[in-house]
Amino acid sequence: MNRMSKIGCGLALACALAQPASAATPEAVSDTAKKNAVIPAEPVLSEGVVKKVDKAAGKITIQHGEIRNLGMVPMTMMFRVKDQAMLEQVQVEQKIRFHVDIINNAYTVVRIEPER
Ligand SMILES: [Cu+2]
Repeated sequence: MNRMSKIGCGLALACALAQPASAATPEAVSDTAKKNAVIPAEPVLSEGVVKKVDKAAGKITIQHGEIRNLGMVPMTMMFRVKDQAMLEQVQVEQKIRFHVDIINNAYTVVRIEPER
C-alpha cells in the first residue's frame, strides 16, 4: 500500500516535469520558469492528515486530498519539509492544511497550518 503510493507519486512527478519540456521550446520553458518563480498571492492549500513525522530526516508522511497546484490525486505519501521547525507544530493523526512545491526535484512542504 505504502509502496504503491510512492510509485504513484514518482510517476506523477515525472509527468509534471516532463510536460512543460516536451510542449515548449527552450525559450518558452525559461519564460515558464520565471513565471513559476513568482510567489502566488494565495498559495493553494491542500488538506491532509499527518501519518508520520521524521524530525531527524526532515520528512513528513501525509494522507492528503487532491493537491490542485500539482495536479495530484489523493494518496498517502512522504514529503520533505522546507524547514525542519515546521515538524514541531504537528502531531501524528493531526489534520492540517499545507502547501507543497517542487524544490530540487522533490515534493517539499513549504507551509503547514494545523487545523484546530
Ligand atoms: Cu501524493
